[in-house]
Amino acid sequence: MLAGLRINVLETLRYLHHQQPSYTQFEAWIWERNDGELKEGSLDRLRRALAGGAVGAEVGNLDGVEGLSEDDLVHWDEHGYVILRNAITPEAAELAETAIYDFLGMDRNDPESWYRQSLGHSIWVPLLRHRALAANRRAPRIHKAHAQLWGREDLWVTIDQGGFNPPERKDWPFPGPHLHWDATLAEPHCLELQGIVYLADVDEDQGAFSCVPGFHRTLTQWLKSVPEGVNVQDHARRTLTMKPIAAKRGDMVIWHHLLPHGSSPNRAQRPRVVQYMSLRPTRFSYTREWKS
Ligand SMILES: O=C(O)CCC(=O)C(=O)O
Repeated sequence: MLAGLRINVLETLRYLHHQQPSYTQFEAWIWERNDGELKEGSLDRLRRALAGGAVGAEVGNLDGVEGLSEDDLVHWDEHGYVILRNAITPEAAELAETAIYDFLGMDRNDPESWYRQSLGHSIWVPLLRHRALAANRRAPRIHKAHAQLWGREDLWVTIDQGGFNPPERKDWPFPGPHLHWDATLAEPHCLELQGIVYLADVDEDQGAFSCVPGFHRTLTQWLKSVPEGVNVQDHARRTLTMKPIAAKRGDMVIWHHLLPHGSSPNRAQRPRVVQYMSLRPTRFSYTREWKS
């Protein structure tokens, strides 16, 4: 529902906890976040979906849209991740990249400007609502690929942030995220997808998104091998090796949430600039028990 209302989960939780608004105030806050851009058609789609009705893709008919190829789908099944080439156009990627530099007050050609710590020592960029980021969330190829992986089109795209991972320096060591899961490791293991769009080319050593390919197929077996009393995520960080995934400007890496993943240190010359987004259906199976 939050995705359908185009609000970010964290900003919503913060607002609710800090302001404890009335229902009317909450409604007004949602309108304000959307700056008049939440149209009646979108709200109607959301209401119908929540009432259990059938709804199509947010971006219209996907029949003529090229999505993942047969080979991509085979790769997905085997490795649990796939690179959606040209998920957005290079021009759209560059506009979003520029929006992130502007938001951070940085100059893409001035390395000295890349290390302002106004947002702390982190690769996350809390820019949620720039026009260029919003346009990328409506990219037909992204909706098509996710419809193929989920096997349905009633998808909702999360309002997620950007990312900026500059080359490491003595005073700016890579802050993480290191290898982790965002998912519960309790069974049953369900499908969920996570994604990152590269807004400029990313080489393997340029702070690339990294994961342990194929781990979604061996997780159950691997969990049995974790010694009693040992923290699973710590054990995974000590014993597993991630593969960095290089890709081009405008490509999107989509991964199964059961793959251990993280970012990586940038040992190249240029920052890695990205936009995160996930697409999920109205209702899907998930495991209530949280185990990490
Ligand atoms: O930015 C990256 O490469 C990794 C992102 C990540 O770890 C996450 O979204 O959970």
